[in-house]
Amino acid sequence: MEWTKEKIAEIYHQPLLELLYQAATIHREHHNSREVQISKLVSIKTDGCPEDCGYCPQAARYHTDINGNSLMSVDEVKQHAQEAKDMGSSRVCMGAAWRNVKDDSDFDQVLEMVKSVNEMDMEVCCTLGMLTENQAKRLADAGLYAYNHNLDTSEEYYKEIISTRGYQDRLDTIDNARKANLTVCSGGIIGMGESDEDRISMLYTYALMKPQPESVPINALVAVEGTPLEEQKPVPIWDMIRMIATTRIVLPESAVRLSAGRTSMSDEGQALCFMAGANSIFAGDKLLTTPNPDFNGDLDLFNKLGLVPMKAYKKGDKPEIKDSYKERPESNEKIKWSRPSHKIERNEIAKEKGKAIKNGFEPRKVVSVKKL
Ligand code: SAM
Ligand code: DTB
Ligand code: SF4
Repeated sequence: MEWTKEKIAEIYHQPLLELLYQAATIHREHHNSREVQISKLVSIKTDGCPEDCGYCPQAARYHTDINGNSLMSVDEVKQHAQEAKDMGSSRVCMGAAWRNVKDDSDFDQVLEMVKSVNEMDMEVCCTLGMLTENQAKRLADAGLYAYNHNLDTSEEYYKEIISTRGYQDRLDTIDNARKANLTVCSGGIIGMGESDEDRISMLYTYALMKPQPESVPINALVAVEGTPLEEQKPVPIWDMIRMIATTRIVLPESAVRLSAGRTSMSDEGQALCFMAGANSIFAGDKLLTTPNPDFNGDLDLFNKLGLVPMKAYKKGDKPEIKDSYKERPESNEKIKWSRPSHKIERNEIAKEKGKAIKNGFEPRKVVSVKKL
């Protein structure tokens, strides 16, 4: 299929039940519709990130009620992974509030975490920010299965959300993960004030990727107090169903993950998301820093709907651990990234408010923020 934005728009704008039916049919042609992959998020390094992503409670510049920590120990990660495995998770996704990976002792520790979780026969995913091809290869050699790096929204809307890096930086990291033969997990967030065209445009970018990402998380914005997007209204469940169904049709082979935002969705709403082709969730009562439905509640819903947890490495593709993950020669390759020359007014306001709160003053009003 030669995708165009017009074709995707036609799918997206169909009457909802027609769209749902089409997505459910395509889902059944490509997947076992009873299986849902259960993934567990572990925040291995929380808060203090230098980036300005407008949705993110872990950006240091905004004032949110999150307690940061230093890098988690390998043992603690193993404990989280074991608990998740016992509950039926087949994948662990380790997230760090980093702008990018650095070739330092923290990265060595992450490589050890990857190796340990791989040895537990769980699919290992990391989301650590930007990374070079050499770093991606070291992760692959340690047994990493997937790298998560989201485009989050359309190229056009991206500059309304993040000013500290550009869209191309995200695409480059995804490319580096691909060059290391990692599977790619990449998706987006809806409910950030983007238009239908932005959602369609993001899906178009994914549709053109060769290969398309193996997994695609669709997050509903969790509007966290203190972030620039704190006042966004919750995204209607109908938008989530429409977005998931369109993703399923445009990316038929991918695992589509019903990701953040499930605590504000009803069981019935989530059931329609599964019907629309979602076949993966994050389970456990915490995402990275925000709440997620309780695991037993999810199992209960699975039982009601006749869904079963998917096994790890369904395609028989467990990555081998290679000794070279420790010794691979360091490369001189530096992350190439852009510093876009614009500012986002609501991000600046949230930053100023954050500073004022930290200093014990009333928030200052930012009168105007001019484009540079
Ligand atoms: N620092 C790394 C990065 O940005 O790639 C990895 C961690 S970051 C928290 C991973 C993803 O979480 C983001 O790309 C975004 O899609 C999602 N995310 C963060 N905050 C969110 C929120 N409040 N609501 C929904 N999704 C969110
Ligand atoms: C993704 O797309 N969603 C997950 C995972 N990839 C890393 C993260 C959701 C984070 C929600 C906000 C939080 O808990 O901090
Ligand atoms: Fe949050 Fe990741 Fe953006 Fe940092 S780079 S602010 S952790 S989303």
